[in-house]
Amino acid sequence: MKILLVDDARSVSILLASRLTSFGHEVCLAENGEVAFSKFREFAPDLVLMDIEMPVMDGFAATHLIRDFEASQQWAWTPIIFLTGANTTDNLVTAIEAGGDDLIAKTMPEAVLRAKMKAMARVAGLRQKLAQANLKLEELASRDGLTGLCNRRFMDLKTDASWAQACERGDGFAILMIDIDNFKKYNDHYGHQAGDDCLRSIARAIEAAVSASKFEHSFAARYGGEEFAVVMPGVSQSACEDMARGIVEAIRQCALPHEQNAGWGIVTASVGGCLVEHAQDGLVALFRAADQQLYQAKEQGRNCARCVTASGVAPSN
Ligand code: GH3
Ligand code: MG
Ligand code: MG
Ligand code: MG
Repeated sequence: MKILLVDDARSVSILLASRLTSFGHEVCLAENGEVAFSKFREFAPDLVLMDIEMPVMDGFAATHLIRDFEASQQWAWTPIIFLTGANTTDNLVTAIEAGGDDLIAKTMPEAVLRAKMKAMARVAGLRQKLAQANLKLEELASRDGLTGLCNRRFMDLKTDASWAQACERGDGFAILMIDIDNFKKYNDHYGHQAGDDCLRSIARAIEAAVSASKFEHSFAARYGGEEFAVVMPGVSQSACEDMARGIVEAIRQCALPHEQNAGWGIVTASVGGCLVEHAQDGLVALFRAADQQLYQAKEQGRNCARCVTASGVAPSN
């Protein structure tokens, strides 16, 4: 384990540290609560052994800081064991109330310390596995299984958050809706499996176009079926139009054969975009307007992009 050992008494630190090291643990020392908090963030320990009475900042105050810091992170809880001269019931209750997990006497026999550390190492190992599994689950829950893009659920969450921020700042905000042309015919002609492969390729092309843009907050998602969306916070009209055109072109460039896509012979897509120059309210209306533009692009003959802004419609082939 990585153990942060906090004690102002040098003799205690040296003795405990040498024992812990001899058990195979890595030890980082701090001489008061303030130093402990800064080292905690730097060292990211698996366990903290914390003296209670110390100058500058005592162990309880440092524990408060650590717990507040952990509250801002996901799945963060580092065991904190207080070190005491007097291992009384009252002290134990106070230590647990203060956010600690246990209280041990500084004078405990070496065998007891070794056994306690063994138990803590088990907990730390399990905690690490749990944290990794939770992060993995979260990642899986936010991705579309077929294409690997953000899924609809995650897109909605992320869009709401970005929209709220754009409204606060009065930033521009754009939505692009992308729909593959004559995709039902693709499935009918090439089969559903090939249709899935095609969706993967198109998703990669869209993702690459978004990643290549300089708009770091923009992201692509699978909206549903053969429809994708690109959410672009903080962009201008020209950025929205460039991205819409760029995506139509990127999909064309994939040059995936599609015999039934009359006039083109390859897989193409239509894109509808809408931009508001200053986000206020009406995210739903923004999606609806992008969808209307998509409909217009289909009407116009497909394989093209159409974008609209608050000031008017701009066809952009
Ligand atoms: P349009 O140009 O007007 O968009 O025509 P379209 O044929 O693409 O539109 P339509 O909405 O009629 O068909 C969409 C098709 O997308 C129908 C459905 O079978 C297919 N589709 C949706 N999701 C998937 C999927 O996950 N995998 C595959 N292979 N096909 C899908
Ligand atoms: Mg002390
Ligand atoms: Mg569709
Ligand atoms: Mg379609």
